[in-house]
Amino acid sequence: MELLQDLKWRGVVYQQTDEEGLLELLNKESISLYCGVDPTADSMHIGHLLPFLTLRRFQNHGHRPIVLVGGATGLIGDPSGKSEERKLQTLEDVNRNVQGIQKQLQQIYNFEGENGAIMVNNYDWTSKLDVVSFLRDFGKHVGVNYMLAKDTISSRLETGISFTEFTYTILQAMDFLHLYENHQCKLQIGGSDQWGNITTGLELIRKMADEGSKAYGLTIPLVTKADGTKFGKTEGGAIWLDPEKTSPYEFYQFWINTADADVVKYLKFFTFLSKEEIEALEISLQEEAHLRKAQKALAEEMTRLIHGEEALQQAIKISQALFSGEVKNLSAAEIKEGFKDVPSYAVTGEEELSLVELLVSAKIVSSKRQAREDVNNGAVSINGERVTDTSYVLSAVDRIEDQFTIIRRGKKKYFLIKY
Ligand code: 383
Repeated sequence: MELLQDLKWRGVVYQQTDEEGLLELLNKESISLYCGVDPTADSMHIGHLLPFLTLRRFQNHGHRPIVLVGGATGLIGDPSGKSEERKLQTLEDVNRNVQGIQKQLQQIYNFEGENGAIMVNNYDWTSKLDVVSFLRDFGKHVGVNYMLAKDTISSRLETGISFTEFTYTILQAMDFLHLYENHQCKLQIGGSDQWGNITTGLELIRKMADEGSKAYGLTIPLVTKADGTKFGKTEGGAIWLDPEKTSPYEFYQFWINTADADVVKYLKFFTFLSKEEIEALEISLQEEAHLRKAQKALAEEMTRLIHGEEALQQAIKISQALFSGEVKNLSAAEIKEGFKDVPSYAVTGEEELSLVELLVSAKIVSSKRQAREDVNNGAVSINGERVTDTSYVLSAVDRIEDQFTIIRRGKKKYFLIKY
């Protein structure tokens, strides 16, 4: 499918500055385009994914992606979509964050070949500019009344906005101009919150670049959920791309738990599956929803894309073990990942432990009587094997890699004993 048509079918086009012009340009030639991110943390989270995956779609269609990490803008703070002034980050923090984010972005694009991606940091050109040149060469071309009319700024006039954040949009506009002049970058894409910044850039290019210059902007919708809650947030906070912050198992679980009402939309947004493949999954969702094929495909595609095949297979293995109760073949590392949110009880020194006593002291049951009853009824299992002997004593054979014993009570209630 032709690129813009595919993007529209996927629902990833929100606003365009010149739809016809861009269509004509893309039909005529391969272009360079960019998307930026500010280093506000040392990792991106899934709220960043949609624009950066859309950028990758452009690369798949022969265009050159320019990935910008805002080493300079990260020191200022984008007021877009923020109701309050941001706290300034230190140069040290920003530098560390730039490194983390660049590493993640390197995984998403192909940096080789004719349309190989380019990675840039706006600190490289912004930090060289002196204040007199900034005001004379750039500030002079951006009207304050024009800036005040932008949503992101007008919405802050009541609550207040510093001159620093007010100026942010000019810095991003300078980036677009810089990339336009140095890399023939003709298009900037970003989330819908970036519309104001993108159009300020176009204004600067119109006024400052050579006559006849033309550039474009395209924004991508905010990802929403059918139930109205915020996308990408769980009880544990954001879903990060960094496996140290969100393990591949948790990442996989996030996607597999997508509601039926959202899953087709997310397959279109986030995966590189074809229209035919997604339509087949949609039919499966309508006819055999209980199989959760669409959710499985989404979770597999996303985990493979961000964490690789091996981590995906491990996430699947942990998920299946937890689901079926057959946990004895999990390694200690897999248990650590899969049982992060499970109540745990630390035991030290004991060589042998009575099961009934352990159930009570680990607060798995409230009394010895209850413990005996549960064991008798076959409601208790150790490392996936049911134990019905009330005099059972745990020993070294019950410790997985000498570190863990997994106790389950009832169908789904897991507890972890740590040694
Ligand atoms: C900085 C300099 C540029 C171009 C862009 C930037 C960053 C931009 C920004 N983006 C957000 C961020 O960094 O603040 N001013 O967290 C988010 N983006 C993308 C997308 C999104 C936006 O990184 O909507 C979500 O992920 O545009 O909020 O020259």
